[in-house]
Amino acid sequence: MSLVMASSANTTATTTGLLNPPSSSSEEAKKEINNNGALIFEPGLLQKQPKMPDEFVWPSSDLARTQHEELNEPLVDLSGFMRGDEAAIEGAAELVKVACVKHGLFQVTNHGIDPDLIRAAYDEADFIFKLPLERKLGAKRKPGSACGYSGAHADRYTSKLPWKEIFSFQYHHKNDGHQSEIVDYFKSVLGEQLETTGRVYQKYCEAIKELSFIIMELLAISLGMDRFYYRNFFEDGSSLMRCNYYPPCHSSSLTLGTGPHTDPISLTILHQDQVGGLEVLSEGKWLAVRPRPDAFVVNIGDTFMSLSNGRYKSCMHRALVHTEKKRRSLVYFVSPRDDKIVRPPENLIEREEGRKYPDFKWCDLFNFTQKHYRADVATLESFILWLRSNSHQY
Ligand SMILES: O=C(O)CCC(=O)C(=O)O
Repeated sequence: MSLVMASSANTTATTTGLLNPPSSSSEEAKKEINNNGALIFEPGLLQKQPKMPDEFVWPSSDLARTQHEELNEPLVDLSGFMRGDEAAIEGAAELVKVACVKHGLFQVTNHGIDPDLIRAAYDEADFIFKLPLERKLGAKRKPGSACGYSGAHADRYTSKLPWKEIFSFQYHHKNDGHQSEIVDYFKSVLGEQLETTGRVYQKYCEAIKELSFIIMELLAISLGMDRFYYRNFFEDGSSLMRCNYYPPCHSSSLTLGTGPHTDPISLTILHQDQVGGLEVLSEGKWLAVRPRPDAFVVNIGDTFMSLSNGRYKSCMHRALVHTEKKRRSLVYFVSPRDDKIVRPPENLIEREEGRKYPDFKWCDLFNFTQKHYRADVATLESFILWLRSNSHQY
C-alpha cells in the first residue's frame, strides 16, 4: 500500500490511521481527498497502529468463530449441460436443489470460462487497487449508486467498517448498440489509461452472463418449471460486477472483510483467489467455502428467494481477512430489469401454502439498500416491513 501513502502526502494521519482532510490545497482537490468529509481507508497506515481503530471492530456475535470445518457444498459439473446430456442435466439440477434448500450455495466446474480471462480479471483488479489514492477517490461511489470505488464503505458508515476496498460497475445484459459499456465507464471515471482494464471486464462480464443463464436454466429445472422461465426473466436485466480487495490485517480476529449478510440481488457468481476467507452459515455454524481455482461459487440472493416463493434460501455469508496475505474476489451480482415485478411463477404458488413474500420491484429493493438500510442478515424482512408501511404494493 506504499503507493497510496506516497500519493497522499498532503493528508494528515490521525492516530487511528484513518486520514484527515488535507490542510492546504485547492478546494477541488480538498473535496476529492477529503472524500466529502468521510474518513479515508488507508490500510498501510492502519497496519502501523498498535490498536485496531474502533470503526473496524465488529461485535463478537458477528465474529463468531469459524468451525475449522469446510462446507460440504456440491460441486456441480456443467460439462453434461454443455453437451446437452439430459441425464447429466437432471443430476446437476438435483444437486442444485439440495444445496439451495439447505443453505443456498454451490460451486460449478467445467463452466467454460477461460482461465486466462479469470487471471486477467485478477491482474486488472490489482492494477485498480494499486492506483494512487486520488485516482481511486476520483472514481468514488456517488450517493445512491452502487458503482465506483469505496474504501471500507467509510463513505456510508462509521462503524462495523469492512476491511476492504471495492470497485464496482454495471453491465446490462442486452447491450444493444452499447457493447463497450464497461470500457466507457472505466475511461470516464479512471481515465483513458484504463481502456484495457475495461476491455478485460467487458469480456469477463459477457462470459459470466452466459454462465448465469445456464445456471438460471438449472434453477428452473430444479424447481420443476419451464427450463427457460428464469433465463427469459433475466434476459433484459443487468448485473453489478464488484472487485473486492482485502489487504492483510494484523488484527484479523477483531474485524471482517465482509460482514454477515445475504445478497439482496438474485444470484451471485463469485470467484475467490486461493487465500480463502469466504464462509457460509449452515445449521448455525460458520463453515469455510474451499477456494477452487477451476470453480465459481454460486449463491442465491434475496430476490431469487422471493422468485422461488421461499423454497430456496438466500445464502448467509461473510468474508474473513488474513493476517499476512491480501485476498481478492471477483463478484458478479445478477438482477432483473429495474422495473420488473418480482413475483414467483404461478405453479410455485399453487404448490405452496400461499405467498411467502409480496410482489415488489427490484429497483425498490435496490434503492432501499442504498438509501435506507445496510444489507445484513435481515434485509428482505426489513424491506418488506418498509414496503408495507410505505404502501408500495403492486
Ligand atoms: O469476498 C468474498 O468472498 C465475499 C464477498 C461478498 O460477500 C460481497 O462482496 O458481498
